[in-house]
Amino acid sequence: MTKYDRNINPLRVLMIIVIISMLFCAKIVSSEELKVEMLDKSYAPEILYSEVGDKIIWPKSKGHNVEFVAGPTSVSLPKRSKMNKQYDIVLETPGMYYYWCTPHKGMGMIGLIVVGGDTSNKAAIAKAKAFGKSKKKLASILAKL
Ligand SMILES: [Cu+2]
Repeated sequence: MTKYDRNINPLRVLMIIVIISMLFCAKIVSSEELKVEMLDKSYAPEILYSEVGDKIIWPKSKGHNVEFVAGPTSVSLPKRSKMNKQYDIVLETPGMYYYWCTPHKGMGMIGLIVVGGDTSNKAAIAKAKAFGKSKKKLASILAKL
């Protein structure tokens, strides 16, 4: 067998393709889908722990939406969701994210997402805007972390 033959051995090429596709599939399988329900005046769970690349879903719920208020400083926050529609996002930067429901932001309808176990921006989240009942709620949620 010449050197040239060894390099283009079809079995070897096939093995490389199989290994690359296995790695690719493992990467897809490792990202999860997580759900946050929009209840009467609250999100459940109020604190969602996710990993980088997980898909986070707020299933459609009448009268509610999702509006991001704060997150890691390097990140541009996701767009505000439409009322009465399902909302899906993928967060690619570790850290804490804070959001509220636009019509119920003063009634305690707020939520936090901790991506990749990173709570390094907790102090900044604690200083973020909160209206009415949500001020106490934010403090109590942060106290659980
Ligand atoms: Cu709401």
